Amino acid sequence: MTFMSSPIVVQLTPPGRGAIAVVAVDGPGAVEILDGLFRTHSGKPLAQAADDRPMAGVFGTEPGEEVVVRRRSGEAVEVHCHGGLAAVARVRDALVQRGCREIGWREWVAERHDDSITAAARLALADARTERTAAILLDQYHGALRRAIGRAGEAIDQGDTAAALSLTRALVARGRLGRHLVDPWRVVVAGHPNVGKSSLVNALVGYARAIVHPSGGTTRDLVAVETAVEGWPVQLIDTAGLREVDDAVERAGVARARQTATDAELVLVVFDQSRPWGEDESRLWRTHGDALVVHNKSDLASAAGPQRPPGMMTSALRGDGIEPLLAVIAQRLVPDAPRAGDAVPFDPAQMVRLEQATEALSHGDLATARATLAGI
Ligand SMILES: Nc1nc2c(ncn2[C@@H]2O[C@H](COP(=O)(O)OP(=O)(O)OP(=O)(O)O)[C@@H](O)[C@H]2O)c(=O)[nH]1
Ligand SMILES: [Mg+2]
Repeated sequence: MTFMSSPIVVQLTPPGRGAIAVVAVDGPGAVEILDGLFRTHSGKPLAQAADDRPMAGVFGTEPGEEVVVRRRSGEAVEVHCHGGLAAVARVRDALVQRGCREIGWREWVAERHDDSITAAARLALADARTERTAAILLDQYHGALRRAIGRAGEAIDQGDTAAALSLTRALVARGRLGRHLVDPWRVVVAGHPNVGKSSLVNALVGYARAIVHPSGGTTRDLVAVETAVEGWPVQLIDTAGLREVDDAVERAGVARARQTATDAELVLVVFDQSRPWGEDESRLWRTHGDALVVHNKSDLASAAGPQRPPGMMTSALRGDGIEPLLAVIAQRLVPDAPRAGDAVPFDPAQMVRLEQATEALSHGDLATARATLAGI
């Protein structure tokens, strides 16, 4: 807890309409300010209320807002008011007029944690998209990363550069996963027109979302769908079929598809195995060196002709091969999943410092490494 000159006021419930909103007031003079604005039905002032006892009453001038106020401890008070936008604004504005300083909930969380990692984990938890990523963030909230950094610091203090280096390197490697605990991995589905890219995205997500059509050129631009693959948050990006086109809109879509494939963490390059493998297919395959190859339409007879490169066989239409494909996608995104309690850096600022500390250690600069780690 930091010392504040004037009490802060912060809305703890999410912005927007709700049944009940909670506004917290905290800091020297908070109870006195509330007693100037709030009349309990019992007539007893808040200053005489027991901690945590909810007190119903009226807030503000006539007709006033019906609210419940709870004194948490000392000068910390919660006002539970109607969740409409006007009611919350009225409570907040009256408190600001009486000298409270309004802050956002992120700042409020940060002020309540002495440890920067705990505060960052608490904030990241609010943005976690899956239970699996939330569990990893919760481990960091409970100190996994802080302890790992502590071990690296001890190794430095003992002059064991090799041990410190291996610890910081392991953390930097973990950061590749850590940055996706909040931001999803981007997986682009690319391929020639009509091979079944949109159908495959639908099958992977499990419901019809992208538009599918028997003629090529159906998807003219990027369509992103958020999903989870084995508990990892993934944004699946369906693209316009990669081909030479005259239509300006579609050409722009194809260009964007190419750029997105370059930025993505993983590309699925989809082929239609019922059509012969030709020069165009070879060229597309070669341009996506690291891509995961999918041969779709496995329910249809295979086309004769040159041998195709190895890949996953799927029928987006029937759902065949979709589960194995999801397993391979998860394996490609997270080849080495952390165990419960493992340290995982998850914030860009942590990663910058860990990389700087690793760099310093690799030059034998123990003092810089120590100071950099201490800054996390
Ligand atoms: N038999 C069969 N047909 C499929 C399969 N997957 C997709 N199709 C059909 O192939 C056609 C094209 O499918 P889309 O998913 O629109 O193909 P696309 O690659 O997204 O096409 P564009 O957006 O035009 O590039 C549709 O008629 C689908 O029903 C499959 O696994 N088997
Ligand atoms: Mg499509």
